[in-house]
Amino acid sequence: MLGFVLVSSLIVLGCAASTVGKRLIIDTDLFSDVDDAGALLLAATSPLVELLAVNVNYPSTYSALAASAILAHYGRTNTPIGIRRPLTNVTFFDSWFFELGEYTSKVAYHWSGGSLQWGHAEDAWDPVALYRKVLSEAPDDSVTIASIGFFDNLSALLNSSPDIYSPLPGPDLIAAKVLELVIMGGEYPSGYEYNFWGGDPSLAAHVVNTWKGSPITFSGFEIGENVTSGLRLINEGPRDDPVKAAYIYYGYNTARPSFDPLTVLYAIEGLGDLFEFGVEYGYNHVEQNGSNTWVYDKEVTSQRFLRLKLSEDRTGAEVDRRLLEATLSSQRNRSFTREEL
Ligand SMILES: *[C@@H]1O[C@H](CO)[C@@H](O)[C@H](O)[C@H]1NC(C)=O
Ligand SMILES: *[C@@H]1O[C@H](CO)[C@@H](O)[C@H](O)[C@H]1NC(C)=O
Ligand SMILES: *[C@@H]1O[C@H](CO)[C@@H](O)[C@H](O)[C@H]1NC(C)=O
Ligand SMILES: *[C@@H]1O[C@H](CO)[C@@H](O)[C@H](O)[C@H]1NC(C)=O
Ligand SMILES: CC(=O)N[C@H]1CO[C@H](CO)[C@@H](O)[C@@H]1O
Repeated sequence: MLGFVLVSSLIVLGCAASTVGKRLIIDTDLFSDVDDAGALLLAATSPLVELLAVNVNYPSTYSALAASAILAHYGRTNTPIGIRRPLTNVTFFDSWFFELGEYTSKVAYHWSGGSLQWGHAEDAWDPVALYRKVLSEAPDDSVTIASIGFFDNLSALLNSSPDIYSPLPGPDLIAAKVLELVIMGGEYPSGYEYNFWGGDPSLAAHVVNTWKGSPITFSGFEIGENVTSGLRLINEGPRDDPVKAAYIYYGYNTARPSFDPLTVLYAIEGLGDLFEFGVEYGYNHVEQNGSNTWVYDKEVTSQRFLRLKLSEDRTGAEVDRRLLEATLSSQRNRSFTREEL
């Protein structure tokens, strides 16, 4: 009974948080790096965010189950989760450096819960159906999509046809509903970065080169590589926090680059104190092999890339502070809920 009451109170808190704020969808490759988990922690606990959906673009069952476990821990049990098919039971193994550990299956198992119960990744949404449902139900020009992994789901959304959710084909649905697409990927003004080449690079090219109807903001490799974070979460975070555990399993008590947390902070809060635009005209071009180049075309003003406003050290300290504050605020709410009873 206590359990039941607790759960209902959490749902009430979750709803209170979700009646205001930024409508956000996260498309994540929660699998081979832990910064996706840090990004989910920030989004799931932000009072500014209505987290409409999380789509996973890496097809491991454990990625979907870990996303569910993490969202549930922070009270976002109503956020639907999609994952790219066909599913596999593959787990991460660091065969490059033997330095990094696997976290998705462990987080999924130890924190099992939420909309996808342990062993039931097949219950996750088809990501394109989930995009189309959530976009069609949202007010016009209101949804921010943060892409912090590969491009399979977004490419398939672009290719999608009218269905039970919307009479609009993918590109028109995007133009009607999406406020901004924020992409962690590429290097600026040019380079060769993992999120563009590490999956199917032609899909990254498809999304970046053909996306229309909403601005795109790029968060490049260069802004996150030397902004390290995670140590305060590891050292000062609550014992029962799944994202703290993920950072420990993955990096063995070391700080990690902050690509995805930075991207999600921008997606939630805009430029704020941390970011400025490196350029406000031109567009990104992605080659079939995943390399990218900024084209400085003054006629195009719908794309830009980010630069840091502060030093890398100060930015890293801020990301660390935000990760810790995120988990502590969620912990405070849980114990507050318990005391209220
Ligand atoms: C904690 O509760 C406050 C007040 O209801 C709310 O604004 C905030 O979003 C909650 N934080 C989390 C992480 O649930
Ligand atoms: C993953 O493993 C579970 C448990 O052993 C099994 O039931 C399931 O069919 C497997 N899924 C896939 C996609 O291989
Ligand atoms: C990050 O720091 C390393 C070591 O100082 C340096 O070689 C590298 O160029 C830096 N990366 C970026 C993107 O500035
Ligand atoms: C990718 O393709 C472009 C255009 O063909 C070429 O200029 C570039 O060198 C290639 N990059 C890599 C890393 O292979
Ligand atoms: C459900 C699903 O996996 N949808 C698509 C995701 O992206 C890949 C690659 O474009 C498609 O093949 C899938 O159909």
